[in-house]
Amino acid sequence: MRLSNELTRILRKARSVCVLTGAGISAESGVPTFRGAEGLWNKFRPEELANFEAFIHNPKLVWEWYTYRRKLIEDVMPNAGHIALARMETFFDDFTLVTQNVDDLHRRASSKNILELHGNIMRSYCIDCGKDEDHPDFSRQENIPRCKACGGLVRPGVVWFGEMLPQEVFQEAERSAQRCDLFLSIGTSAVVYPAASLPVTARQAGAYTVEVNIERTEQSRLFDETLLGKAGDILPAIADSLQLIKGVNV
Ligand code: BV8
Ligand code: ZN
Repeated sequence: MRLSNELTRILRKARSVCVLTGAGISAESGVPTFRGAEGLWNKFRPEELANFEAFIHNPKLVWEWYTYRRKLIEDVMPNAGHIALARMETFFDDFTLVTQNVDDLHRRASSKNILELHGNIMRSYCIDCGKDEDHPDFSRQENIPRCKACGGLVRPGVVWFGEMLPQEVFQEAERSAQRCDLFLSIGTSAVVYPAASLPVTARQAGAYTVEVNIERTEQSRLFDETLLGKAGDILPAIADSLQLIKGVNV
């Protein structure tokens, strides 16, 4: 795949890069996306499962869903897209990977500077005392995890709809979008806020903005370039070009 002259020029001179990823980058690992044909939202209703009221109303159902997703994620591996981003990070002093994914696959692909906007499915904490309970044991009778310290309900360590994002994490993501020379948006339908505001922030700050997706999205008109194709094909090609441009062997 040949990159445009403009993107090649930007890759050569860029000092600061900000990348936003969504479920699409994990699709090739076998993690279902949310809105795709096999998407989670076709089988499950977000308002029934991914919000606090639903959890309080039926914690057992919500935990069954997160346990099903945890198991699925434990059995998959990062793909060529995740790995290419970890390679690209080594070419820049200032490289920030902002993800909406809770699947921990960027860390497993050895990316370093990761901002998890929506939390991490492998974490859990007590809703009363806030104590982390990453390996909650599900008591036989209730089949929902209780806090070992105070007996409170333990919930998955993700951000649900209607809940604020971790402020420090989102502000760091905004700062990165404001200062970057190049902004990449990968495998996201860009409909969930405030994550979907980051490409707008980057564009308004003068960054060169590139979208990678198998199809055009609601935000495509916002980007300088939309590279249509699988992240697992396009990102390794960008990493290879970077290697040539920067002329270093990694
Ligand atoms: C909040 C964790 C403050 C849980 C998630 C402004 C306007 C409108 C609505 C709002 C607004 N501000 C706030 C809202 C409400 C809401 C929102 O945005 N609703 C949407 C639906 C309209 N936002 C919130 O509630 C946020 N909190 O705003 O708090 C507040 C508080 C009180 C009251 C008001 C405000 C919290 C949002 C976080 C929710 N948690 N996840 C869990 O995972 O269980 S969101 C979850 O869904 C993901 O994290 C992700 O963000 C989103 C899914 O989007 P994508 O990742 O993009 O996935 P999708 O399937 O949609 O798309 C995949 C794409 O990949 C597709 O384009 C496809 O073509 C492409 N693709 C597929 N395969 C490939 C590929 N691309 C490349 N290669 C491939 N191989
Ligand atoms: Zn507790």
